[in-house]
Amino acid sequence: MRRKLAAGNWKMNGTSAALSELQALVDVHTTAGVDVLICPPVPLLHRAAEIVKKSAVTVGGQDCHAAAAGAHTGDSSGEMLKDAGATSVILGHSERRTDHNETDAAVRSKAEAAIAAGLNAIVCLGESLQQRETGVTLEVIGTQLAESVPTDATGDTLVIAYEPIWAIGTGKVPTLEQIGEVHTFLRTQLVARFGGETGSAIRLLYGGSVKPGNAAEIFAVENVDGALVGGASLKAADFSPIIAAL
Ligand code: G2H
Repeated sequence: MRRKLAAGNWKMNGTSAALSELQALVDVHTTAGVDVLICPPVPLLHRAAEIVKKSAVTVGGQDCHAAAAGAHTGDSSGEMLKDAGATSVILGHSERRTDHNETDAAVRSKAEAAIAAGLNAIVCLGESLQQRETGVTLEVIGTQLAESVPTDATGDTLVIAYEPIWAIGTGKVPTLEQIGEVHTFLRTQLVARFGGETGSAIRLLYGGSVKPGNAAEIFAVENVDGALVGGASLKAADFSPIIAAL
């Protein structure tokens, strides 16, 4: 039985004042029945970790470098995120793939480093609108999965987030059939690659314009084990009903 996960990606949003929203989330989310993760910007991570200490919420990073340390100005390693209190790190988000030219191979190296540092790697993949419209979605997803995901991943160290690029921050959401088709495909690919036990244990999140109003129907789709939520994770009042829908 896979534990449900609601992961919030604050992206490049939030200064110290935003931590009051994290405190509000900690105050309302007191059950440990599902996993709740907030990934704030790096400058807030240490303080965020202090806020969630001894609560049912955990915090994570939005990226890490593939190296453990060294001359990489502006970057943070998995070990540093872990030291700051992170349990997880989002990797290969389409905004990173676009803004920083991250390839599947780079994402895979980062995921290997994150897992080695003791973090749970949340590897993102998803097709563009053009790829969706030309009918190559599963081919694109299959390649990203094969090339972005480390070989030695397990259900305890890896989460996959399916985020169609055209649904991110746009308010557009795929149909439940489209989400189900991709998640079933991902499950089949994971079982083929990792075997039944591990392939069935790796959690699959949907991401892209998840809101309180559509979360429940998305979570009811087979092989959807939760969500990676951007805009609607910034306010506890929006994120709480999404968690409740898990
Ligand atoms: C997709 C998602 C969070 P949003 O990027 O990863 O963002 O929920 O704002 O579409």
